[in-house]
Order: sequence, then C-alpha cells, then structure tokens
Amino acid sequence: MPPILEVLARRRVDPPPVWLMRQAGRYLPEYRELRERAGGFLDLVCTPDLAAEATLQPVRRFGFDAAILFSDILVVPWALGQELAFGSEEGPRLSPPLAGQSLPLALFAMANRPERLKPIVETVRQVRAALPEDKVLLGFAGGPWTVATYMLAGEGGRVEEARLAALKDPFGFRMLIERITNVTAGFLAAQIVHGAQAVQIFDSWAGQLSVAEFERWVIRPTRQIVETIGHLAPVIGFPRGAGSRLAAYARETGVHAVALDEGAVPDGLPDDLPVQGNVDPLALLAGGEALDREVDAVLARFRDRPHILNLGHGIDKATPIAHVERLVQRLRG
Ligand code: 1CP
Repeated sequence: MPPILEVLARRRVDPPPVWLMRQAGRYLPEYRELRERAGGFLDLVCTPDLAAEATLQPVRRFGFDAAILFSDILVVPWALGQELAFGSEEGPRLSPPLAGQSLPLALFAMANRPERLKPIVETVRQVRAALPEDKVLLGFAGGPWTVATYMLAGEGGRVEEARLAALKDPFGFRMLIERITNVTAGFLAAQIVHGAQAVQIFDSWAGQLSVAEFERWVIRPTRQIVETIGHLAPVIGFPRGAGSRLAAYARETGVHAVALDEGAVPDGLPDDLPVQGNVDPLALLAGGEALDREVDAVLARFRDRPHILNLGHGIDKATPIAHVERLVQRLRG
C-alpha cells in the first residue's frame, strides 16, 4: 500500500510520507512555462493534458508521495454559475459577488453549469493513469464556509462579508451553504470514482468564527460531505485557524485525518487520528538551519502518531527550489 494510504489507515510510517500544499505553482519554472503556454490559470485548469502535467511536475521533481489535482477551490462557484477570473497580479475574482443581493433569489436564478467541472474530472483520470503505483492522487475541494466567503465578497480575505450575511439572513445563507455542500460532495465523489484515492477539504477561512458559527458553517457541512463520500475514500480536513476547536472538528465531522496549520497543536485529538502538517511555510522560505530545525521539531512533535509531513499552509511562491529539496533530504536522510 502507498505510504500515504497506510497513514490514512491509522498506521505509522517511518519516515513519514510527504507532500506540500500548493506544491504545483509559480515557484516552479516548469509550471510558469506551462501556464504561459495555456494562456491563463483557468485555461490551464480546464485543459486536461496540461493540468495533468502541472499535477505531475512536483512529484517528478521532488519525489513527493502524493500528487494533488491541479485545480482550484473556486471552480465550484464557477460551476454554480458565477464568473471566475484569475488576473496575473491580483487574486482571483468571482462576479457578480453575492453580497448585497437577496440570497434566495440569487441562488434560485443562478444558472447551474456543472459541465464546467468535466475537464477537471478528466484530469483526475489522466493523472491516475500516468502516476506510479506507489504514489497517491489526492482530490480536493474548498470547505463550504470558505467557498461561501469568496462567493459573497467576490474575492479572498473578506470573511466579514459572509459573517454579516449569515447573521442578517440565516435562511438565505443556509441555502447557499447547502447548495455548495451538495455540489462539493458530488464533485468529490466524481474525483474519487475517476481515480482520486483520498480527498482534502480546504477550509482556509475557518478561523475567527464564533463558536456557534464554527459549529453551523464549518462542522455541520463538513460532516455532511464526509457522510456522503467518506465511505468511498479517506477525507483529510483542513480547518485552518480552528485553534482550540480542532478536536471538536475532528470528532464531529468524522474526517479521517486533520491537516494542521503551523499554529496548531494536536492536543485533544485521539492518539491514532492521522495528522498532516505542519511545517511553517516561512521556515521553508527561509531555508538553511532554520528549516532543518523546523522539520526536526515537526517530526518530533508527531513521532507517536500516524503522520504525513506537509506545510501548515501553501508554499510561498518566492520559495527557492533548493529549500524544498533540503526539506525532502532532511526527512529522508
Ligand atoms: O498561476 C497562478 O495564478 C497561480 C496561483 C494559483 C495556483 C497554483 C491559484 C490562484 N490556485 C492555484 C492552485 C491551487 N489552489 C491548488 C492546486 C494544487 C496544489 O496545491 O499544488 C489548490 C489545492 C488550491 C487551493 C486554494 N485556492 C485555496 C485553499 C488553500 C489555501 O491556499 O488556503 C484557496 C483559498 C484558493 C483560492 C486562490 N486561488 C489562487 C489564489 C491566489 C487564491 C487565494 C486568493 C485569495 O484569497 O486572495
């Protein structure tokens, strides 16, 4: 069995297997070349030959134990009918933003475009066919809460927009979360059926919620996804910034593993629950002895648990390739 699947089945592997969040991307010259060739990020995502190549590049270069599907969490709002643009400098944009609109009406009137996701599922098929047997293909999607924050604000980082909508119109917001949850479960099921061997749910904006909001908008929809697809393949949950609510998240969602951000500690998690993480991306950017110390500390922290080595968040695009090589070398000796 490939090492990552061993760990997800609650067995320790020594040294732990490794992959990195955002392992495909702009820090790789071969990725920049491919993106240029495709014309833009969304074109790259929707051209299966090229997206498969982007998925495989980091595994080929560094020998990571997993490939993660080259796609983005924002393709789900795109399939729900919002327009999506990835500029070359500023972050991605969804239009029109839902903030300020009547959510029940906007949702009712939105043109569903599920066919937009078909090329992405085709990428999954191609990657699995090309990937060596000892490497695992990971599918993914955004957590419904995080996806909703982008749909409301039209861009990243403005969580207040979603919190306000949820407070002012709990019924409309719940309809939005349910729509996202259903499409996400279907999309993940399609990825699994076509070759993804495990999936990760990225809830990047799960921090800074009230206790009630976290329960309602993070835990509950995640549990619903796990209930729908969790028997098909293991689910890794990544509630970034969950802090002291991490244990409740793990227990109540039923995820098979939790991905920890660089500030998270495993206190309160069951001893045999697989964990993933949590090297500080800034230590990877710094490199040298600071990186060695960080890798050693993370390995020591999770020595007694089933553990997949990863970052606490995505790789910074200024990260030198030599630093990634050093991390793998430090791990495998
Ligand atoms: O060419 C480019 O423009 C590169 C930038 C890029 C890349 C490589 C974006 C824009 N998305 C991606 C791919 C991507 N995104 C992957 C693929 C595989 C891999 O990990 O190698 C994954 C898993 C994601 C997930 C994603 N997209 C998240 C969750 C993880 C996280 O970083 O918190 C989020 C929040 C996004 C939205 C997004 N897409 C891209 C950017 C720059 C952002 C963040 C925007 C913002 O919040 O302002």
